[in-house]
Amino acid sequence: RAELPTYTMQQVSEHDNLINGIWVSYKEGVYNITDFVRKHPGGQSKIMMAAGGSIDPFWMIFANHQTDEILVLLESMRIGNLRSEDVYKHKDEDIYDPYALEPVRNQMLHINGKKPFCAEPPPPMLVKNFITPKEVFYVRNHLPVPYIDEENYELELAAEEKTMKTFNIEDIKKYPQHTITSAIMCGGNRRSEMGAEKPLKGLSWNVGAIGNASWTGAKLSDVLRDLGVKEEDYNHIQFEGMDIDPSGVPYGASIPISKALDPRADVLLAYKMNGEDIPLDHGYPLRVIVPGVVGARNVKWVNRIILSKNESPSQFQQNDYKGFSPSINWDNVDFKTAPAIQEMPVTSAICCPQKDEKITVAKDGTIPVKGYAWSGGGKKIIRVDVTADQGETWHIAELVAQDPDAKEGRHYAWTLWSLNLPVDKMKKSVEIWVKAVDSQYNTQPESFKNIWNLRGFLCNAYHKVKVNLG
Ligand code: MTE
Ligand code: MO
Repeated sequence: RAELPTYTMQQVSEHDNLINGIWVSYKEGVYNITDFVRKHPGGQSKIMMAAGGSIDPFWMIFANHQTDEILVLLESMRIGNLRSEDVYKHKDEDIYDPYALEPVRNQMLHINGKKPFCAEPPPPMLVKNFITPKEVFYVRNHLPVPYIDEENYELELAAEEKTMKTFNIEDIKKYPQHTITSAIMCGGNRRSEMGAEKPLKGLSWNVGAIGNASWTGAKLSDVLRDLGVKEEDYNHIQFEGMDIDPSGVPYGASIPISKALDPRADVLLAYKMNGEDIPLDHGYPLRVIVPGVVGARNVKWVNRIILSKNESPSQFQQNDYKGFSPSINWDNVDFKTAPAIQEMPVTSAICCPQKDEKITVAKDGTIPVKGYAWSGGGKKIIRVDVTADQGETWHIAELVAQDPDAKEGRHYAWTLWSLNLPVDKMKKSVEIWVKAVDSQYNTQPESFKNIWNLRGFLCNAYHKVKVNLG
């Protein structure tokens, strides 16, 4: 290899596109992989992550590349040697950081946690579209995003310990295709408001840990019927994700078997979000959608489904995502005493204006107010009430967007609402309150004080936003 020219890392980095050509370095070698990127078995986008740089750190994680065959292939593309001081030196964090290869995320998301990645959009972005674009959809990961090997992806369906069947994506796509619009909301959405009442433990979400998307996939009930699964034989159905913790335990959750088998519950094994492959952060290549149920049960990257007498043993089912009395604290909490959260209570939020915003009062004495409302279990939002005077007068918002295709009892999408809210012009500031009412006439509690719980779940008190009038 001595006859080949020597390059600097700077020169390699100039070759990160198709015009200049695509180069990478590996150990002491420099390679021109321009023609190969198209043919990369793991997909062009994956290999392009290393374009113009060193592939060493990537191969530490995707250790499946370190075979003789691949090394010979790489050597066939060698064009030079890397200047010795530029050769990649492994840092400990490369070896141990399973987050080094997370997908690129939209800059405008507000990050609540980097590793695992948790982020939400600014509230005004939420109400711009009835269907939340993927770039705007909040992300809640509990673990590193798993590495997906598309070609070898398999979903296993088991009855307790015993495998009944394995499926690849094509097998799932053979079932009748269903598309539903469903919001997914984190059990901790609006936690920051509950935390302001009294300190608690959990990510400090504002109102953005919710998104409304269309989901396409096979009905879980069709798949289970096909296998002759009977409701009497089991109590729960467990889902496992491909994201695993350092001890090898995957993310997991479960729902009652009755829900999984009910075709009207619309539980999906979804492979599309908003008509496209589900983005990596949202569960590619397959995700369970349990409409009307807390986000935590909508398991992403699902590769194992287990019919069982028991709920998922996962800590996210057993010791998290549960609600408690305001008097229960970290010294006396016994997680076994509360059921896992499933269907969510009715909630609503004001997205425009935002807290402390300065608003010009219109000639007619009103200010424009917009937000969303949603209830769990397929219950429809029937009314949204808004006040600017602590409830002396309530104004009924217009429900500007609801799912036109939703059938009775299957309203899984959110409702967007808006109104021009009359305010007292003489005041320097007003506090806007909102509450929603669902089709069972459930409504929201007025304050967080008496629904406070130590982990900050089910934060559905009136949303109150103080704004300045100008
Ligand atoms: N599935 C897996 N495999 N791993 C996870 O960390 N997080 C859950 C759920 N499904 C999670 C998961 C939680 S708590 C929520 S709120 C939603 O996914 C978030 O979905 P999103 O990131 O697509 O918005
Ligand atoms: Mo969540």
